Amino acid sequence: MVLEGLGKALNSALKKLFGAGVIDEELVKELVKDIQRALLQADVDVALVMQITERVQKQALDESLPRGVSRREHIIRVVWDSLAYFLGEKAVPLTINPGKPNLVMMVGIQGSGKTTTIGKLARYYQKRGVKTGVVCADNFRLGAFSQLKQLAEKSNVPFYGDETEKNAVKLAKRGYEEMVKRGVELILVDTSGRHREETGLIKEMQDIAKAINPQEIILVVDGTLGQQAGVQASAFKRATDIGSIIVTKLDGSAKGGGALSAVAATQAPIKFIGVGEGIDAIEPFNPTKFAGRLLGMSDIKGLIEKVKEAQVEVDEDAAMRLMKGQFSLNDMMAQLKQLKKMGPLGKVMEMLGLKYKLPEDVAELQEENLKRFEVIMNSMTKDELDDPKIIKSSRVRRVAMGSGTQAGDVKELLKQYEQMKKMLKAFGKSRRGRRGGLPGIPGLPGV
Ligand SMILES: Nc1nc2c(ncn2[C@@H]2O[C@H](COP(=O)(O)OP(=O)(O)OP(=O)(O)O)[C@@H](O)[C@H]2O)c(=O)[nH]1
Ligand SMILES: [Mg+2]
Repeated sequence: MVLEGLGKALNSALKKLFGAGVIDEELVKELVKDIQRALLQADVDVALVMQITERVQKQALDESLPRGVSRREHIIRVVWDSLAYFLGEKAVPLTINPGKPNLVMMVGIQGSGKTTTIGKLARYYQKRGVKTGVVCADNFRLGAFSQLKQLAEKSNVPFYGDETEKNAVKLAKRGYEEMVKRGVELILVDTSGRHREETGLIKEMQDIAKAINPQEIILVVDGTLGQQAGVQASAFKRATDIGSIIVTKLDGSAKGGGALSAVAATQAPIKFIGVGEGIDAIEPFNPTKFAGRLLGMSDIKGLIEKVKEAQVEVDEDAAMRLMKGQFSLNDMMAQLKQLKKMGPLGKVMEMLGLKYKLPEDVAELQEENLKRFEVIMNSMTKDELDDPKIIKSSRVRRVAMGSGTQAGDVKELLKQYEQMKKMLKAFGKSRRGRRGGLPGIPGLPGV
């Protein structure tokens, strides 16, 4: 897992929030301190840490809560948003005009991971149907030619290189022409990393860029540098306005949080991250998703949004009836319909981290089932709907006949009803004394 240390620390900070009885200023202060500690340990710049945590502190208690969102969820969202904000917020994919040659040049200081990253990108895009080719314009490092050639062969993409040519600009130009001839859409040019610091690197980058006119220049930065990565990124950002960044070696680096946040602070978009030595170890960088993953909660935000989208209303009447043991078939139908808006029931429970093992057939309840149930219910009397216990075998037969279904279908509906009732009762017992609905699902009475 990328940035495992930071993720664990942030996650355990949030766990305290889940475990707490009341959420007050004291608790938020503690949370903020935990987050500060976690970020500082990941080498995030102190000023940045302060900004992030001030944002959390301010919004956690001050903001009025959006409808249907609990304080806990709100705070998680604030922490999440704040982290995402400092990672650049929006995902910026590489733009590729299909059917045209798109020239992308890779730069970076010695050993940052340029060649490896080109190999990964070539495979990544080739797999996604973009005709990709690689060009070796590194005439400096021994073995650069064969390193890239081998990577190209692994993914079966066109390669251009010439070990006898010493001029990097010529190599890049010829490579470009060769790739255009072969109908390549994404041309990735590898350059040499003869530099140990930014100044020389930027000068060479500008020389080659002037000659080959790339559509985009990608700076490859070593994530193990921590916040130092920001120094390279900002020099790069000043030198070119067609630049984006790939941060490598985030696997196992304790300083990766520092690298990502420092680079994001320069406003140069991070497009990918390198997460291992293997050819598939690359991920498109999406700050929001990444922040969610760090917090170990990639699903909660989605869930909150879904709840809001579905506009699930608290059905207090149903909750009351249920508490009194008067859960009717109509109540069940209403619940199933509400849950359906949020996706499969099992998935919703899973997203909430609920340990309840749902009966298989409840969990897998599909649209078809719902429709059939509705048809069956249309053939029932009001008394039967209110109190399905009275539906014995002669009524089962009548209902089945009336609805054009089999007795088995009616029995299945009744079985489902019993299961749901039991489940909700069990759920109610385990949460007795708590007010409101299921955590995060205001619409499902928690009883
Ligand atoms: N763990 C890990 N190692 C990586 C990653 N990316 C690159 N490396 C390793 O970093 C080392 C240098 O990678 P290269 O791709 O050769 O770096 P380069 O920038 O092309 O190097 P020069 O051409 O010499 O400047 C290699 O050992 C790679 O396997 C990554 O995301 N994770
Ligand atoms: Mg290289």
